[in-house]
Amino acid sequence: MVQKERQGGVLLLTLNRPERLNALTGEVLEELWAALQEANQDQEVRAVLLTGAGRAFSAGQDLTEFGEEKPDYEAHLRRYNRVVEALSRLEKPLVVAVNGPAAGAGMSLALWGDYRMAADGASFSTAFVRIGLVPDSGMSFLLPRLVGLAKAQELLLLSPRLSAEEALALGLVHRVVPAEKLLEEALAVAQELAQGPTRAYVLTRRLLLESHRLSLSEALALEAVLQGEAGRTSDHEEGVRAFREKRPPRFQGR
Ligand code: T3D
Repeated sequence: MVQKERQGGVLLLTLNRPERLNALTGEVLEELWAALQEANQDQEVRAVLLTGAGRAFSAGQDLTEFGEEKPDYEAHLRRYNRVVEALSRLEKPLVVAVNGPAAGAGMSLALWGDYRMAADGASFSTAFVRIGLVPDSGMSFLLPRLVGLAKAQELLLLSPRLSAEEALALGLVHRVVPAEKLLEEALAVAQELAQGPTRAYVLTRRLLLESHRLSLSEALALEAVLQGEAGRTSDHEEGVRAFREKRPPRFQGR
């Protein structure tokens, strides 16, 4: 369901239910959560790359999982929230490679990437209102921050299917590449991040996620605290040493 593969310092995670467009079930979410914990615990993993198998990234919640009985949305949401908390606090940088349609919670997962790349044939649809639901998995948090309130309203209320190019123009993804190059290019970015100062990346994500709810003085205070933390890493020492010695740094992720 979630395939794990190590490529050097990168943990490649593939949502692997191609016959169902990688739609999300309780089992998939459980496996994804466990894989993220594994990434946190393994010091050799310095970046995570998330993609989908087959022609889709993820169609969101598997709608066939809602049986005849009234769905237990609260339980579903708890399962999603656990994964989203894990993504937002992941201790490694996350690259997402959107290889095809990303809909509903599938699109939400994609937006949690610190760096998001899409294949030229990929598409994005919020999808929630089309089945009478509200945005979840952090979509209501991330979307207005990424595209602004007016565009978020349009994407959430009308749920158009955006092409990869439209997603790029809106800032939903950072880069669009030909489908056959997607994994190679996304892996190259993940490998680059895997050579970098891991702690500084993660603390940068935290500053950006927190920035919108903080006043200027609170943001400055948090920057000072996290700069203190980054400043105590051996990667910072190495960065400065390498600069002085006029050579590329050899960061260890510590
Ligand atoms: O539990 C809770 O807490 C609630 C949580 C909700 C989170 C959510 O994610 S809600 C949103 C759920 N997702 C959707 O509503 C998306 C529905 N799917 C689509 O909009 C489209 O299928 C796609 C844009 C993803 C792809 O379109 P396309 O044209 O490439 O493929 P298709 O022809 O629509 O679908 C192909 C097959 O996949 C089809 O099955 P069939 O007819 O070949 O047997 C289709 O039914 C199936 N499929 C697509 N999406 C889902 C799905 N099966 C189960 N669950 C899906 N989400």
